[in-house]
Amino acid sequence: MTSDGTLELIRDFRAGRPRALARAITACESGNGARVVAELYALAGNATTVGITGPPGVGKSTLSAALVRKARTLGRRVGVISVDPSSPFSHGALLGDRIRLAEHFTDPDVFIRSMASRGHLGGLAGATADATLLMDAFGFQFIVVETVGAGQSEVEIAELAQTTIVALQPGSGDSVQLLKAGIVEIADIFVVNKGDHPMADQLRREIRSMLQISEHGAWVPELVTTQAVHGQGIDELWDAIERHAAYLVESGELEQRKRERFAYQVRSIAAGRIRALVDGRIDVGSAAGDPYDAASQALASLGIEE
Ligand SMILES: Nc1nc2c(ncn2[C@@H]2O[C@H](COP(=O)(O)OP(=O)(O)OP(=O)(O)O)[C@@H](O)[C@H]2O)c(=O)[nH]1
Ligand SMILES: [Mg+2]
Repeated sequence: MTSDGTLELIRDFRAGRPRALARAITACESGNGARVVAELYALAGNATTVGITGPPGVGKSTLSAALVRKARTLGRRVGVISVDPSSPFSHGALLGDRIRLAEHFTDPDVFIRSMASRGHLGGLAGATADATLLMDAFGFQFIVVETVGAGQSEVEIAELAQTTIVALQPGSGDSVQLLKAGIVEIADIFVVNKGDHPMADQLRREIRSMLQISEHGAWVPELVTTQAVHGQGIDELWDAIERHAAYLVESGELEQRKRERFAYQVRSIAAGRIRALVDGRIDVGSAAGDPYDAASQALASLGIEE
């Protein structure tokens, strides 16, 4: 982006033009967001951010849509980031999400953004963190980030939020898988969605017994049952989110999480830059040497002494 283009973008962003927000996020995704973020960073820091993760099909998008509706009835301006786990070329899940969020499309106080999981210069977590920051700076007060709890990076993304919701559905055997994958440990709130299912009680029992044996800090993860598709349990979920938000402030954990998130972002930005620099210095022609030696040479040529 030209310097003039950036200035205009920042001006439009400050004037509250949604297109400028969309363009700012795109700039970050393609690795050109440094100046935009530098200019707008100070405006952020007021939003409540909630991550929703869980296995495919448990109802994360339906829960997000229900939370958006709830937030709107309270007059909050809402941002939604949905991380599409599929390739950029398959938009099946996105189409479903579009239908679910359709009622909010004409609402200027709801901003919806989907992100493909590939193709971000600074990594998916970096792009999601930037998008959250920009929505926050733009004045959105409640931001939901939906990711499929499948890989490590998705777990990291959920953790970038202040409050992490892990959604599960009865009768799927998912809880055991999630326990293995370490996803359960990141939950501030568990949601048992599709709560009218005959095995909902069993899942609740499993979660409670997992909680008894798992380690957690002063905050004991809450358990909420919902039927997102019918809007049931959403008020209870909202209350749990508010209780967790209050806990974060009172315990001082909010400040700690902010610092950790900042360190995380610095690390991923710096690592991304070093990777790009190193990529330009790899000498495949000298493949005779061992890879450690070649790595040291690449770093040395950048002036980095180990
Ligand atoms: N019976 C029932 N179905 C539900 C409920 N909540 C969501 N569903 C349905 O479950 C299906 C999946 O819902 P989504 O919200 O797309 O689930 P998701 O977790 O976002 O799915 P992915 O993003 O593809 O991983 C849809 O057909 C929903 O209508 C519920 O409370 N009860
Ligand atoms: Mg979804």
